[in-house]
Amino acid sequence: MLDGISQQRPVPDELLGPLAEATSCLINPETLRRSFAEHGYVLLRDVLPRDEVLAARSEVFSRLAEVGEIQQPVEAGLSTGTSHRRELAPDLGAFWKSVSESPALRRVTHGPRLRELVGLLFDAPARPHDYLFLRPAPVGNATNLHYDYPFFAGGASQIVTCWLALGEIPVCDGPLVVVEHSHRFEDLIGPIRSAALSSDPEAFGVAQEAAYQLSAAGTLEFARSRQTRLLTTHFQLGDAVIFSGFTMHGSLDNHSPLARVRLSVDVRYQRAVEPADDPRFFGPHPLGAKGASYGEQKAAQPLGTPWAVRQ
Ligand SMILES: O=C(O)CCC(=O)C(=O)O
Repeated sequence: MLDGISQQRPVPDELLGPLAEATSCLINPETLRRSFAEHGYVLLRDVLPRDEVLAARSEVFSRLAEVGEIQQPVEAGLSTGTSHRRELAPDLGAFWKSVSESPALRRVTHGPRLRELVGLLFDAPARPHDYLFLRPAPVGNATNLHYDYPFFAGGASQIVTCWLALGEIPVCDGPLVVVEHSHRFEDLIGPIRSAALSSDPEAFGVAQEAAYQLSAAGTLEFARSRQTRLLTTHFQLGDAVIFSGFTMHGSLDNHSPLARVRLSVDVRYQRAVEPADDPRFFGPHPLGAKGASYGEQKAAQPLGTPWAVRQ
């Protein structure tokens, strides 16, 4: 697998590997659940209705074209390298909320197909958080490695993250990476689990910080020190990865030679019978993990804002 860049450095072959495909397990959900338990994730190819995913892509990129960030035709997802978002939509949080709640996008993230897939994984009816992360990632963008659990552990006993490719995402466009075997790094997971479960909000904040600091010395150094690999793939429209809150993940750097903006969305699901009243994730105005709602997301900043500011 070629062309992976992480933190501006080429990822050596021995540190990069392919995500294991589990699409064929869909005919026997028990094997799907076994694959999830074994790997900490499942990669499902071509499982979401392509016309719906394409409609979501067009809808989101049209909104970004309106503020001067994406070229026509919008489906290509090519950056203009500039932005008028601050002038045209000065309330950046409100703008990002409205894009994140676009109806075609929500048909994909909250529609029957994804609900069905997660239901197979839980072996029980599933329901999504209302709050989600839409990620148009321009060249230079990357997400540092982290575990999701401290950010999304609410009243539910288990959450999973559904990461959906809203278009083709080759490795050079900086797709999702999963750290192989990271759902078994008990020395890292144990402290996060106990801090996040504590009723002390300060401990919860510390757990969130800690979840992002685990690879502070550098992604490649981290992978090497753990004798593990970063797993990814060339994603296509309609592909989904569903992973556990205790599976470490992040992304490669987008270094698209076309200046293509990588578009994905991630949304958390839980069992439908469990409480869905955490104001951070549910309701018409979810607060988000840090309390600033959609305004706290990196994507609420105009595309092209320097990387250090978007962190
Ligand atoms: O898409 C990315 O860059 C990171 C995704 C992520 O952190 C997540 O799905 O929780």
